[in-house]
Amino acid sequence: MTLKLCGFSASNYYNKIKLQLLEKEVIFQEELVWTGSMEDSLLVRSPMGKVPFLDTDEGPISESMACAEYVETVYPQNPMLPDNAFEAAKVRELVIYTELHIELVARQLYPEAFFGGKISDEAKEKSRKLLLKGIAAYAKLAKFLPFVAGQKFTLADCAAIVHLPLVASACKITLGEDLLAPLPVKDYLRWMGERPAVQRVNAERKANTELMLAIRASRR
Ligand SMILES: N[C@@H](CCC(=O)N[C@@H](CS)C(=O)NCC(=O)O)C(=O)O
Repeated sequence: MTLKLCGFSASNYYNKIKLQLLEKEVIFQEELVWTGSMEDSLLVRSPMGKVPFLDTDEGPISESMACAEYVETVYPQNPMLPDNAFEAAKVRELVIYTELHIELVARQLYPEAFFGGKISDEAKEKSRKLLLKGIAAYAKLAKFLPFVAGQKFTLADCAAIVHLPLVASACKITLGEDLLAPLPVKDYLRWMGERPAVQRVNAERKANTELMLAIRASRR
């Protein structure tokens, strides 16, 4: 069976794995799965009802980091984790900082930034403080030389390319400032945007985002 990536292309976590698969030149299929239903048919494949998840010969795998590790082990070509244990841990560390200390914090701002919701000033201030802390910590680890972890494209780039633009937009829209501005994120993303895999992910993200917003609007 061909490996199947399940979810939708507007999702940044889905796109982290899609980018990894494309950069590694792994042959895979995509299955469009929306979230929000909490139906048994989804929960049996992804118990939290989240995307992405993988459909493999042996069964489903949820949580993007578990998916990414599986892909690295089963498809060793064009590795996204260094052979050296310390260097590999530093890449994993960067992915965790990107997601746990930056993206998940910024996610609290998404309802107002992207979905027409409203967040209290207190909630915004709390997110802002946590983001400043997370971004300062990430700045100590990220190298941008020219890739996030150094001289090779790694999983840390897959995470940065999909998460940092969302974080920057959410900050600008809701807080009126781009908290990532002290980092060379803009130049980095412009340069990463020249990669064919990144171009495909971005084009399919835009198309799927339009579809997702149209479906939401039709339900109102
Ligand atoms: N920790 C998860 C996060 C995935 C995630 O939050 N996915 C979002 C889409 S970007 C989702 O499925 N949201 C639906 C929900 O939380 O019910 C992972 O790394 O896979």
